[in-house]
Amino acid sequence: MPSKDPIAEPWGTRTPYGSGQPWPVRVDLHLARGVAPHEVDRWVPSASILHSNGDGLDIAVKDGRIVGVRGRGEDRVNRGRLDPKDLYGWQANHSPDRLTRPLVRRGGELVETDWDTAMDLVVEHSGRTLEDRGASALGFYTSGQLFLEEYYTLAAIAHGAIGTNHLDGNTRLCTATAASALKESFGCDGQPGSYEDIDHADVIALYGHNMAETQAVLWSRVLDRLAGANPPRLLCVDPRATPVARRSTLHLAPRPGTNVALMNAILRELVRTDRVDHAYVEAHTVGYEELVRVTAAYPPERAAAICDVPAREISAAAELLGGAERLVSTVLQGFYQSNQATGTAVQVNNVHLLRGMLGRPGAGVLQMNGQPTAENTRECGADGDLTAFRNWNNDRHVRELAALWNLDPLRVPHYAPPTHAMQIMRYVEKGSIRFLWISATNPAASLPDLRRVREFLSKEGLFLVVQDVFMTETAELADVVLPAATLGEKTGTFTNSDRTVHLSEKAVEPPGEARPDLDIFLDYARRMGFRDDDGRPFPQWDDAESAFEAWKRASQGRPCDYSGLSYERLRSTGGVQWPCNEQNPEGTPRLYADGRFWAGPDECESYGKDLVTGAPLEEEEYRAANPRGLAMLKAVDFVPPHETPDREYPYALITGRTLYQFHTRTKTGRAPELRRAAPEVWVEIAPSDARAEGIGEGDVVEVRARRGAVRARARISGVRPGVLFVPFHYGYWDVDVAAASDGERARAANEMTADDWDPVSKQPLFKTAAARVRVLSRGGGRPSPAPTTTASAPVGEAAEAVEATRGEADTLEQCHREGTR
Ligand SMILES: Nc1nc2c(c(=O)[nH]1)N[C@H]1C(S)=C(S)[C@@H](COP(=O)(O)OP(=O)(O)OC[C@H]3O[C@@H](n4cnc5c(=O)[nH]c(N)nc54)[C@H](O)[C@@H]3O)O[C@H]1N2
Ligand SMILES: Nc1nc2c(c(=O)[nH]1)N[C@H]1C(S)=C(S)[C@@H](COP(=O)(O)OP(=O)(O)OC[C@H]3O[C@@H](n4cnc5c(=O)[nH]c(N)nc54)[C@H](O)[C@@H]3O)O[C@H]1N2
Ligand SMILES: [Mo]
Repeated sequence: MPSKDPIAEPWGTRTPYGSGQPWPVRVDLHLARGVAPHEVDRWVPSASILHSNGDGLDIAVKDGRIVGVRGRGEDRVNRGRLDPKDLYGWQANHSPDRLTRPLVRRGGELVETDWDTAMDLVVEHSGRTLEDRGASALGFYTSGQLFLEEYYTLAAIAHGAIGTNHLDGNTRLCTATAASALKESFGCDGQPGSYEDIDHADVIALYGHNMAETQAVLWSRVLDRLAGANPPRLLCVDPRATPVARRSTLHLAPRPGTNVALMNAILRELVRTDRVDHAYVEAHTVGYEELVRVTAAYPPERAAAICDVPAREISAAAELLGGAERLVSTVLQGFYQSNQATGTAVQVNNVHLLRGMLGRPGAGVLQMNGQPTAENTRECGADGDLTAFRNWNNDRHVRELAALWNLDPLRVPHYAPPTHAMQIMRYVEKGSIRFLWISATNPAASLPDLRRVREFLSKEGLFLVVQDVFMTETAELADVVLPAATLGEKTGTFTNSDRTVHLSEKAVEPPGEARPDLDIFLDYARRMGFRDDDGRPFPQWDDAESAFEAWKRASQGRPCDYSGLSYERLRSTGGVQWPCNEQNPEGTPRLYADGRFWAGPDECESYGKDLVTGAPLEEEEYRAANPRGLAMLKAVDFVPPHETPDREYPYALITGRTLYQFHTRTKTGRAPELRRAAPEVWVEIAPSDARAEGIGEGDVVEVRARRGAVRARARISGVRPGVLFVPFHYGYWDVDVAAASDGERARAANEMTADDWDPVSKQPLFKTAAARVRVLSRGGGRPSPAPTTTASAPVGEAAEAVEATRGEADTLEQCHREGTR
């Protein structure tokens, strides 16, 4: 049974199942008011786009409009379930404030124009910049929310036709660490595990991953296992009492930024108690002695002092992991966006390698993705890597790519690793990048240190193109705004966290003159007159399906091999896991089942990096250390975060998500049910800290870090003492900035975060800052607008206060919005 109120019961009703059994089907559906299922004209296959889970769904179409969605019962990923964001988020497609015509800046104002005028301007500026200053003056910053075909086309244009090294995705903020941890351990990107491992596991460990809120359907799978026979035991590592923590056998709440010390102690205990699969380690890995040597210095008591977690809990965690017969681990932003991101994520891989827990049912590591199509950004090489996990530092890989594109290898930049997003932004700031094209991402809300971001994106001398569905904080700063079509309005493929490829078909026409991103990129290429070495128009494809066919050739023989797939095949079978090729015609549930890795010096995606400094290793060093291409056990010592709490800023500040909103809310903020469920920014504080600061539930407080501040109502929650949590969803597109802020922008969490990143993956540290907090005004009995079903649930007296005001929900949203102004 689907749940009656997906906002109140986001995980729906339970369909319990036992270990090794298939996950039962439960089909969730939401249709616009007044539309009955039999009145739907067509159901068009697609998948969810407001997270990386890849839940299969059908879009309901009536009279040429989207009127709802239904989970696909036969889909391997979700077996029919959908989360609240997917059930309601599609309404944003119909929002009256969609961008429907191109805009250009005239006399300081953005004014509507036609496509020819807008594209001519883009072509003129990029063409002139290319001629006058060379390819390195052009940069492209894209997304984890477009389709595979769109990324592959953009990669071909940037790396091939233009020859700039400056192409990256917002995946840099998201899953760059997943990619780099996989490269460091296995030589190549690519998710080893499968969601089906959840069905078999006896222990599931979630590291910095609030799965209940960020992959709600996968969490339903876990809840159903917990409700069935032989339930798994859960380990949660998170400084907040998330819904995951509440259901865990063991919850460790470390000081933010201390993950490496914790993981090293766990590894040390595994070695000390000989929970090591020596045969596996011997046959399939290098680096064991070094790992033992480094982790030996982290007895639980030492880690306990660093992490402020009781030593016996650390030992208990090692015992839980060490006793597992089928271990699944998932890792996300609590590791990826925290201090020593790659170093920590690699230690989770190490647990699996030590214990031989890879490549069989129930034994899998999931270095999770976040965005729906982040996997494709990485595969296609639109993420600061080369297409199909090729190694920029391997001349043969570069020659292969150039041959695919029929371009001279010298045109494909490979003098240095492709530029990462944070460096692209520095070049913009310094003025060496003069033309920047941003697609499907909103950096003026999502990058750290926003005051600075706003400054350099509005800089004199920068020509800024923004391609979006809505007028965002970023689009406001553009010279040209290109209106894009989005899910349901265009066709393409995308791949989720466990390598499942879905085809998403066009269901309805985009509004006004909005166009699919693929059409925009190809139109640009044609107008620029890009040619391959035989004088044919480049890229050599001209629609989604021909782009997919070209991609199949690019991926053939690489780990992410799509050569056995086609649109036809995806239409008839639904989701398939890559690699899908001649050898694996049905797709591949798990990588490395045969204990072979893509780590040979000639095939690996990267020669690896030093885990402390991030310094890239040379081919010779890699060959010497790993001549046979085995998995690598890489060790790292704990190094404290750059910014830690002190007298002036006594709290550790972390930022993240809530179940009901997606990122900068351009879609979820336009769906009434979701908007109501989490209408306004809040800050979470522990009861003991609230008492010490004299803060009551609902009080309006100012959280201030070195770079900026946020004003929000306090929620007294189960966050670790000494830590403040602020959701990063709330920017400025739906508030009157001048009225809201007395001159200071103080709503977006990223006013406070630092322009600092992991040295290995270059992922920004959204979860490591220091802040202070003070009361601005009393809440007057009104609680904070934070959801009560999630990690932000009130505790103690706050819970009673919130309970007492229930039923006033409709008026609350407004009060809160006014309250924080
Ligand atoms: N509802 C919803 N779902 C989403 C998204 C969304 O915006 N909304 N976005 C999608 C995307 S793109 C992503 S990347 C994923 C992100 O999914 P998650 O990573 O699950 O989400 P976050 O809230 O960013 O962070 C997870 C947890 O990290 C914890 N944490 C913070 N600092 C530390 C630390 O130092 N150590 C440890 N161990 N934990 C720490 C936080 O308390 C938080 O609960 O979600 C995806 N799904
Ligand atoms: N403080 C803090 N900051 C964070 C994080 C955090 O945890 N804390 N998390 C980081 C992470 S993991 C992520 S993924 C980023 C997300 O950061 P962003 O990518 O900036 O966030 P979104 O709101 O998803 O922006 C996507 C944009 O693409 C548009 N869009 C949607 N679909 C389409 C389409 O089909 N075509 C086009 N052209 N446009 C489209 C949307 O309207 C929206 O403006 O934020 C990062 N920033
Ligand atoms: Mo993300």
